[in-house]
Amino acid sequence: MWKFCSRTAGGMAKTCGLVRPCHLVKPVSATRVAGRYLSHQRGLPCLPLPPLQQTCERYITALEPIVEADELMHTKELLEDFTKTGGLGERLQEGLEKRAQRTENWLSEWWVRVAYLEYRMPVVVHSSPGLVLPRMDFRDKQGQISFAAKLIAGVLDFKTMIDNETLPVEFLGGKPLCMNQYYEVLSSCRIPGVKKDSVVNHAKSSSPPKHISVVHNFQFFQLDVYHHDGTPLTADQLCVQLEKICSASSESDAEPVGILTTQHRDRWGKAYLRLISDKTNRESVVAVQRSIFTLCLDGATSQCSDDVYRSSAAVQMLHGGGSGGNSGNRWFDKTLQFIVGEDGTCGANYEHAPAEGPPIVALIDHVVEYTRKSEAIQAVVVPLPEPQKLQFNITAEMKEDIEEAKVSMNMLAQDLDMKVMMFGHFGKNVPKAHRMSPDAFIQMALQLAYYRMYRRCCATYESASLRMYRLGRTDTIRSASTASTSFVKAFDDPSKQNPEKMDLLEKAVKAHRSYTNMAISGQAIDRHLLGLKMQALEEKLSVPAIFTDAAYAKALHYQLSTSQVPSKTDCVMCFGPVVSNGYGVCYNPMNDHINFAVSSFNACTETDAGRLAQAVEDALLDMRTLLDQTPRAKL
Ligand code: COA
Ligand code: HC5
Repeated sequence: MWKFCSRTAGGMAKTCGLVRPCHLVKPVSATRVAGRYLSHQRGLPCLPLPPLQQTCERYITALEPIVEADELMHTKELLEDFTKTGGLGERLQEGLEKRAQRTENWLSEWWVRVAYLEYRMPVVVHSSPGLVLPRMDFRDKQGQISFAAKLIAGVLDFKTMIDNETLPVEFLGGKPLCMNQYYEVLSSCRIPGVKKDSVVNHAKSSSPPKHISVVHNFQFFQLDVYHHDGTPLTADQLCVQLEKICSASSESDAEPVGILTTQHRDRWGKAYLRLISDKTNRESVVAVQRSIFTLCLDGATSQCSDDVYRSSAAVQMLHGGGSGGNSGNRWFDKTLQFIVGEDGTCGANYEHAPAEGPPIVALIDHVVEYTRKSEAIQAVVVPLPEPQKLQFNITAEMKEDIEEAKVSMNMLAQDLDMKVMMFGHFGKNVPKAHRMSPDAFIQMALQLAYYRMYRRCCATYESASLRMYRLGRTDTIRSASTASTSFVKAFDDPSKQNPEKMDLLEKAVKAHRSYTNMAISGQAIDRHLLGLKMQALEEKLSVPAIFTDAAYAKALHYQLSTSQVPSKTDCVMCFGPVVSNGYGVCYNPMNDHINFAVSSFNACTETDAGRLAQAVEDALLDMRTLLDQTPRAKL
């Protein structure tokens, strides 16, 4: 149930500096205006704006392990000029302060624009994460359909909590979190534009959608999932409906119109205008966009060993395996797509603009628990309306767009290297027993693994949640620090003894945990720097020199892009690298094991997902050996 935040509007005045009128909170249904959701949201503090000097000092510290001495000198000079009294920095900071006064969150709108809506690479691999559930025990079409039916029922069960505002408030470090993202993931969709995309959320419309979209053999259907009296269809009623969909789409020669959503965003933006210029197509597209979520019933994939299975399941969730596989059996703009294969493969792909991973994972954890406990309830036999097939008229030009999308999707699929590693030797238990933050311990293992492979440190990104603040999204934890560098350099140095290595590990872990605390309390540097840059653009000023500096480009070239996403269910979460010569590393630390998904691009000869995964395993094991062999320092 909702745990009310004790802060009142008066308390909020203290935390935000002003009392915000209700209309600044996103448009909501009548019930929600009066509801618990809003009172919870109103009690949350606003994202703070860090002091200018603090950010500049911390920026220099963060650059130390990743840039050359002369580059650092140069940046210091630029920063001195930027922060001088009456200088550009002060002016921009004042602009940001004003923005913070008049908005609910000075950052979030800019962040969504820059990180997602104006980011033009395909959402597939480059932006949308995948999520793999433990393999289910069905192996045929019937099993696939009846599991998918339970899954739909599970999502609708979760949706009831969203609609009734009975979702439990989440906490981080004892502080309540912003719950807004939960209201953004269902009934919403990204819409391509030629230069910039947008997101529509139909949950907030006066007549919210009552259907989901289902895609099977590249053919889309609208499936109503509520009866006229507002009660949801039961799992066995849904099963009957899914059977109808599968028999109505048993041929697999349909044009894979969904593959268009895998394209570069500008190209898709143009193709989209062509596609929806036809009324039938427009109606079909709108039906998918409005739907509560999309269910992808996938065709069979090739058999493989258990070890390879997890990596290929991750690929199915991330991009679908190319046009000859299931990439056309998707609508990648849809915020939430559940994917169910015939061989027990099950998971999801989500479009990142509206929400971070944790709310999606909470929804999925709920769905999995629901499918496990749900028993077949014999529903009253009632005639159900036929699911509606969504028609598309494909012109020669649109066919060309589809062919072009197939080619680029196949190149991307060929290029992505994905290695899922279930690290089974230990989990959070070991670092906890040594009084260390498990997340920091894992991050240090990543640093050590990378250093062992490349003999250098790289700019490293870890997601930190800003959801302690209203409408908060993320900031960056820069895991490569001076302390981490000293630790990784010493680790394999034969002249160093264990007590010294242990001391360096402890210091590195502490430094990481302290950066994490700084980031989740809105005092990290990256989003503030972005804000200063955006403010300059907003004021039509030229981009300050600190942002055209070589060190800034290096700082943003994240060869390790990482994220911890925990789940109750034993899931594997995955995403692609963010630079051509980098790695994407998503991990889910459980109590006694850790699931990793490591990605890289095959086109880059320097990177190898399998090798990094192996190096991470070795690093974790070697770090445990160090813990075991070194007597704990006296407290
Ligand atoms: N000794 C013993 N135990 C410790 C410890 C120590 N020194 N430090 C931490 N722990 C415990 C914690 O109490 C916690 O216990 P729990 O398992 O009972 O909850 C556990 O170890 C994990 O803590 P830690 O490993 O330090 O990490 P965290 O859970 O605080 O997570 C972040 C760190 C950065 C991942 C988190 O703050 C965050 O921001 N998460 C969101 C990331 C995100 O949004 N990712 C997706 C982006 S789309
Ligand atoms: C289902 C797991 C999703 C994890 C996605 C994630 O961590 O996205 C990051 C979002 C952010 O703002 O930090 C981005 N990243 C994938 C590039 C780390």
